Amino acid sequence: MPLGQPGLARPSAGNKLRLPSLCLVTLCLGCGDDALSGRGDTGSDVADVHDTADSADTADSTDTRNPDSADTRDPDSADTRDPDSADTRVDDTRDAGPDTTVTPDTTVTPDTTETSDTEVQSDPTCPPATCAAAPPALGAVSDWRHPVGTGFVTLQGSARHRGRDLYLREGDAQWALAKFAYGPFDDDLVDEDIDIYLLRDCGSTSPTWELLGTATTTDDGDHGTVEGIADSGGWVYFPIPGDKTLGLGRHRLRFVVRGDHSQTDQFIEVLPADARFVVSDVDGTQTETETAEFTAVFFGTDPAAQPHGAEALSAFAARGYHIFYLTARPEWLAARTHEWLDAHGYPPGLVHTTLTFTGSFGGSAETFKTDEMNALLARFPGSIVVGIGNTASDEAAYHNVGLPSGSAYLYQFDPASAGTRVDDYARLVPVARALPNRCD
Ligand SMILES: [Ca+2]
Repeated sequence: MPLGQPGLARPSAGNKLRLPSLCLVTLCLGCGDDALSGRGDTGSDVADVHDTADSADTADSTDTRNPDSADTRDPDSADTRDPDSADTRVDDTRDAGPDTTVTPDTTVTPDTTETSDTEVQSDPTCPPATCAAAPPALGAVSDWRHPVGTGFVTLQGSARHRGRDLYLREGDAQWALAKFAYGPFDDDLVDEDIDIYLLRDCGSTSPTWELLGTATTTDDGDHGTVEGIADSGGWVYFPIPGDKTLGLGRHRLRFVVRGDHSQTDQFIEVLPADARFVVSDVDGTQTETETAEFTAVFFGTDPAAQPHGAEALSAFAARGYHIFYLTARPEWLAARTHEWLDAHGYPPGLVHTTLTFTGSFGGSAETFKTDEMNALLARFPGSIVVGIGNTASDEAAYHNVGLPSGSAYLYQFDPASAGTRVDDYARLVPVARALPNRCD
């Protein structure tokens, strides 16, 4: 019987076969934003979070955000923002090729308080660690708890597990979070054991993995929502024990499925309250085209990176700005996104995809990114210094969270009113170097 045929699925809520969804993902993969839908709602009514985020930190471990909620706004509605606001387009007149000695272009100086803040504190977590390490030593695989039912799941295809990265402040609840699934239909691994290892401080204090504990994967709805993650089944929700609390810095967790030793990682960065971030979209913004990942997944190719993209983000990271890769890709591309960034020389950072099987585009991508950045700003008020994207939904999302026009860079894209066009990422290197050095 062909894999994925309904007769193979055991009667578990975690064994949903999602043929209609596969059709959808075929349509939307790599179209993380506006490729299919056109311009999204501009969100001009959204309050400036930079002005309001100084109120109490509202992020907690029971975040009830619903990333699946439908975007009910009209994507075709007219742009009501001020059409006369400055479009500070930066034309690229230089030859291609790395050039970090370019004269700073004053038209792309970030319009943020960072440049005038002489009281900026150094960030003890700077520079970010790469976390490169050999995997933990493992013994023999264990028997599955459910040999027959789990066998049907693993037969459906290769593992596509993924951890959920977290930026945390000291004192926040700390959770090991990852989802386990197999095959093209993303079939959940339910009620099986996962060993969780920790490379504390990315190995800078000790190069050995420590065993944090063992957890069992959920079925749909078993667990309450944590960090905005509703339980869609196959999840591990593991509170990090108090005697193993993570300190300031970057940490890597490795989840190992006992039954077959398939693995995935989660990165957690515990940061000071005044940490600062650069947010970047991935598809088309860092990959060669908006749809390159679509081609790569189905034809086994590797998307090229945009010229100087890694160089520009590395310049920000080197000065202590944490890189948040925010993409509306499907959830099951999270691990692959990390791998692509590493392979193409991007600085260490955290990756957030959507929490859905299909990903988001157009107006729903704008909503997803706006919600994600608002959650970050609730935990770290006023912390987003620069945003980088390549579509109207990116422009709108950065506008929605109050990022000044001069700090929202749109790659080879003319913003309607609330961003700055940049045609060569080498132009952003001197922008990064003009920011206060938080690594001092
Ligand atoms: Ca994009």
